[in-house]
Amino acid sequence: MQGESWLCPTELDRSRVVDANGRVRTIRMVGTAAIALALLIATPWLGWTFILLALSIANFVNVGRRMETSAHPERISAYGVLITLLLLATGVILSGGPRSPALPWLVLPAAMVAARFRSQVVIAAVALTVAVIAAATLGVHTAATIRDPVPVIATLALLAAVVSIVLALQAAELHHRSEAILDPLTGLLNRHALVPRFLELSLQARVTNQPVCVMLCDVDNFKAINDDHGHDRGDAVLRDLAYTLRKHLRSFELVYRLGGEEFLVVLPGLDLAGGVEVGERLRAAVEQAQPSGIPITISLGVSAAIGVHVDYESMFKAADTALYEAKRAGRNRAVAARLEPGEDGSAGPAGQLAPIEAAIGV
Ligand code: GH3
Ligand code: MG
Ligand code: MG
Repeated sequence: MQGESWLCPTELDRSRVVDANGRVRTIRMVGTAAIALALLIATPWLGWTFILLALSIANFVNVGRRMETSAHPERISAYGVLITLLLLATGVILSGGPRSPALPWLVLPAAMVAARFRSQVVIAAVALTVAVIAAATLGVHTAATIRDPVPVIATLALLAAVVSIVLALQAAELHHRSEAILDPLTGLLNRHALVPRFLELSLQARVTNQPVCVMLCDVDNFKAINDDHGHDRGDAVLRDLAYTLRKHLRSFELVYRLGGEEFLVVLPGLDLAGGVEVGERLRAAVEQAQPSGIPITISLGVSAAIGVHVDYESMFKAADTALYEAKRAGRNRAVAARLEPGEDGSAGPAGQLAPIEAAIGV
């Protein structure tokens, strides 16, 4: 949306940075408080360090405020980390270089990067940290560093260890999150992913007065397929069916597996007539594809709404009723929901936005 950047090539990368920034806010305050306490205790020996601390706190406050309004929050975050690194390096240089008690703190900015950014950015941050450590010790206090390089070596080892641990935790967190929104059998999004997406779409529809179409798909007589071919083959049919549905939709038209052999397709920008057309196309595609070599058919119930009328609960109910009608009429067909005012793209009375979390049942 805001354009590409090396720091965050995708919108997902960018939302990860913003999300991580929000979640580490408290932890960062605890970390800053710990460092402030250490400096307070060390004041009789290092009185001037409070200037650096004050600058650091000002930096954090500035970053937090600007990230909320910037079109490129990842850049603000990266600048903030860079400023922290430079302030720490200044403190290290002024307090003894390789003998500075603050030397290990130079590891912290790279750990902050590892908690937010993709691996290429983390590699760059580690390389920069190594260069800054070398400059603050070997560069400025050359003789002292050569005489006793052990603190520098220990700090470099700490850098590798801390960044590795943060990266491992980050990978585990991402894996856990993708499992929470992806259906393991088909790889499609599950109903948990539907909640934020539909909320976003309904808010967008309010602003733009665009229609949104939802389509409920259910495999016909699927129980018989399990009974005749076995449950594993039934699973293979569902996997292939998911692939067929995905293949015949555009990238922004999303398919969710609601459970069992029931899928929901969300079509932003389409009214009821457009939705029925897509439904018919999917129906024909599945019939022709014979997922996992078994001839199957699907029935679809299609509903649509526009602007303020886009809300999950009423649209799902309408699509479900239409699906029931498709089944009753003989299956293997797409049926449009009966229209209420405002549900097909025409203007109707202003509606309320329903609490979709409750409606979806999460
Ligand atoms: P209808 O045309 O009315 O939809 O008939 P149906 O047989 O498809 O409907 P019904 O709801 O009676 O059966 C759905 C079946 O789907 C029952 C259940 O065993 C099967 N099923 C649900 N989840 C899975 C799954 O993950 N894998 C497999 N293989 N089968 C599943
Ligand atoms: Mg079924
Ligand atoms: Mg069913």
